[in-house]
Amino acid sequence: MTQPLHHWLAAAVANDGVDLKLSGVLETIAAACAELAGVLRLAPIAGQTGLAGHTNVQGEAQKELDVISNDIFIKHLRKNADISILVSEELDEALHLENHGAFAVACDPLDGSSNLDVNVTVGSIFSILAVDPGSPDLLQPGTKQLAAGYAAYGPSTSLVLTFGTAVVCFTLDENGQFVLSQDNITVPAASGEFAINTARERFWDEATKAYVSQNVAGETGPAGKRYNMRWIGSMVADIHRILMRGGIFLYPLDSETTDKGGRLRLLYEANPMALIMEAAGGGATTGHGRILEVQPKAIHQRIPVIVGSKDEVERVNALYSHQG
Ligand code: P6P
Repeated sequence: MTQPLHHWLAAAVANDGVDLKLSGVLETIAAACAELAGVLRLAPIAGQTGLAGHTNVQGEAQKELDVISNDIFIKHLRKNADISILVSEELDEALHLENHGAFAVACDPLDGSSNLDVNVTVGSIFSILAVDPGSPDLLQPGTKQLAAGYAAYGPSTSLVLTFGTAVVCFTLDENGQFVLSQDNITVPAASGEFAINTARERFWDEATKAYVSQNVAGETGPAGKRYNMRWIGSMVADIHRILMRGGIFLYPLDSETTDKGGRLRLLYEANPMALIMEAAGGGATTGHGRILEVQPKAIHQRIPVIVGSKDEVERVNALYSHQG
């Protein structure tokens, strides 16, 4: 019998000093992800994979399921009195729930939703912060996260969690319960796979161009080995693959995204994935420093994201140092 999430969290509280209320916040998020998994599985039949007809604060056309996913998170989080604030990719402002709890959740309720109508893995990404409900500080660096994780809605539904040390994975079972499927996940230090949207090459900086061309040169160039490329267009799917078998995910600052500060969001995409990747022994850099040490300036701030196998991230950092 594989260990249910509830038992795993109870053991973490009893044996590892995890805060009981924090474990409750994770159970609340897991329940939202389990409900969302069921909705996504039937969405094409329910005709819900289309556009919602308006754009979000990011200027992106919202899918109907973006709105539904966000509503599912709000419904579940509102029921947990320990969660006082939700920062969501789908909400212009932070949502102050009718609670006065000591926790805030930052999330992308449905990441990669452009893949929904082609039935490719999408996900939910979340980050948990401690806040004073009276005067909440949401602009905390990633090192302050109490926990982070994501759900990957694929052939199976995975829930990956970390408190900043170990990384574990649960799988949704036939009863709609998450059960432990992988413990103490570590990302291989070396890899032969990289993930980047190569259609953006003309916008890249010199460090990114050098890194990718070295990989493409494979065994004939300075990398000295063959590389393969994967780009799913769903961060959760790419990150989960990298966590499982190694690799590197790059969405660097480029000439087209410089004005916005990058493509991906710091609070609810970069920071949670960086905490997971570093806890698994990997790296997470902007190209000019640790993602987790960036001081946020706004809740929807964007940031360059380069995360994955330690050796690969170190090679990219060396190229950025050389670039100056
Ligand atoms: P591009 C999805 O919209 C997302 O935020 C990430 O999940 C994904 O990795 C990235 O954008 C894809 O970006 O520019 O390749 O469409």
